[in-house]
Amino acid sequence: MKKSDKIYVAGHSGMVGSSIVRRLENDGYRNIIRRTSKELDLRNQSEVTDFFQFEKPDYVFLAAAMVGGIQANNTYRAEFLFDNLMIQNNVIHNAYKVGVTKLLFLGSSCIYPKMASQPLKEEYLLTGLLEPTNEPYAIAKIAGIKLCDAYRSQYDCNFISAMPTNLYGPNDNYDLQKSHVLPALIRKFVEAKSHSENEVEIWGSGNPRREFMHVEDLAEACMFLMANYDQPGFVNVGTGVDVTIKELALKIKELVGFEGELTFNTSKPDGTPRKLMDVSKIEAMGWSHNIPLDQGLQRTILEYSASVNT
Ligand code: GFB
Repeated sequence: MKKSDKIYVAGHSGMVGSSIVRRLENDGYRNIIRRTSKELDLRNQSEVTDFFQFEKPDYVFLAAAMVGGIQANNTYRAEFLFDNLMIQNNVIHNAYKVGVTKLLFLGSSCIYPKMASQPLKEEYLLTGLLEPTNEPYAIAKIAGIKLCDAYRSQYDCNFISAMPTNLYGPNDNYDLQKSHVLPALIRKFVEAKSHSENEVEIWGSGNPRREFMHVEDLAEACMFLMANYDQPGFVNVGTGVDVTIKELALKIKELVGFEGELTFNTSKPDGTPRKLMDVSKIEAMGWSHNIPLDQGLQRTILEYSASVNT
């Protein structure tokens, strides 16, 4: 990518897209295209066609998606499937139509079978049944990977895919019904401390294991893959380290300085028992993450606390 190339970041206001934009700006890219969802509904085929014909971007980071935590995935099953399919179909197809030089599609570690061996290697895709709570989202993301590969094999498009692990960082969603576990727990512990409550509720058993990566690490991996990866198939992006939800809760409790108890609400789903990425493919190419979980958590708690105190 040259500094003057026209780069479209789809989903620039979300946690992932905004992190990619910050990274591009810091690296001196001068021609970044962005549209809010009000300006451009990526689910609308004719709007997306007109936009691509008008802008003709050189590069596309496809970070636009309907996303959420376990409860949002399980509740809005129709939108998680339909909206995500429409967004990625429109963007990928029109990138092909206008001859985009390279496109990076972003998915998620939930594409893997629920009971896949750990750590998750890229070749485990489509070797078993998916986790039911996020099957619609996972099906959409699998379709996106296959669409990129199909346009590559049939039309020679340089479309690649990256599958990040569970992410956190600036611009995350802190809505307790829709968010992922990490921002939800930060909010719950910060509020419990400030209201002098005695306990914080953790959904599920606390036993599932998850791998958490700071979104700045993902943005850096996206830049790395744009520069260095031109193959079919996708690349896992993660830290290679996981913790149980209980361990995560205890870390956040300590960093926040909450002194009460944890309770576990087992009427809420656990979801996949474990999702640990095998990151040997990207590491062999020369990239690995930088921000350890404890450091990322500390930063994120400070940022969240500052945002609610202003
Ligand atoms: O992060 P999370 O919502 O999604 O939940 P997934 C991870 C684990 O944390 C589950 C537990 O076992 C939850 O039950 N948990 C505990 C909580 N307390 C809370 C809480 O207050 N809020 C939330 N949200 N969870 C999502 C997928 O799966 O991960 C998506 O649904 C996507 O499709 C995303 O792949 C990365 O890690 O289970």
